[in-house]
Amino acid sequence: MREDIDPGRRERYMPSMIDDKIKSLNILIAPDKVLRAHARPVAAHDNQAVRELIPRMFATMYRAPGIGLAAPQVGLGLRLAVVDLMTNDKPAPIVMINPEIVALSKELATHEEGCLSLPDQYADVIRPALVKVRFLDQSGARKEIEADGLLSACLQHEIDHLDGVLFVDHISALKRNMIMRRLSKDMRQKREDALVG
Ligand code: GNR
Ligand code: NI
Repeated sequence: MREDIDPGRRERYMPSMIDDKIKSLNILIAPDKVLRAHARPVAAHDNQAVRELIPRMFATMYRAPGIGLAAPQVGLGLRLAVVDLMTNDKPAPIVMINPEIVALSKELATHEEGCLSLPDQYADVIRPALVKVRFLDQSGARKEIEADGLLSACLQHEIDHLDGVLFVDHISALKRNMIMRRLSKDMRQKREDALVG
């Protein structure tokens, strides 16, 4: 069961912290060069912009719905991402500013991944099973998370976005090309459908 993409989830789990007045941001779809760029660290002068951006990133992620969203996915080349796995329907929002991976396990794990920038495309991705990430939270406090399971995959997936890396870069070229072709075909079909109405 891919509960992260269950379309019914939006109504069932939408956290009350996301009110209807918050406007969603536009999610970039691959191929887009912003998704392939290296994002720059958030600096002190970004403070106000980032404060306004965070609720909009959460709203965009929860509505999509997704379990993570990195700033480059909404066209901003900043080292910032939001995550919420909402395990057992319980909101557990994480804001990561300037995240750094400080440790990865030798042990590997496979998870089926999807990406809001590659809608409806999924593949099994092998990554280190455990990760330790250091970052600043929304109030500028230093935080560290050690994760396993889906959270580990998600944190690594989000930090990849900050370096212009997509989950398809971790699979075979054959599968990657299949997904990229299918995505552009799906997107072309969507544009044609929209035109016809
Ligand atoms: O919604 C998402 N699901 C997901 C599933 C497995 C591993 C990573 C993810 S993140 C993804 C949302 C997204 O595109 N984040 O960048
Ligand atoms: Ni993604």
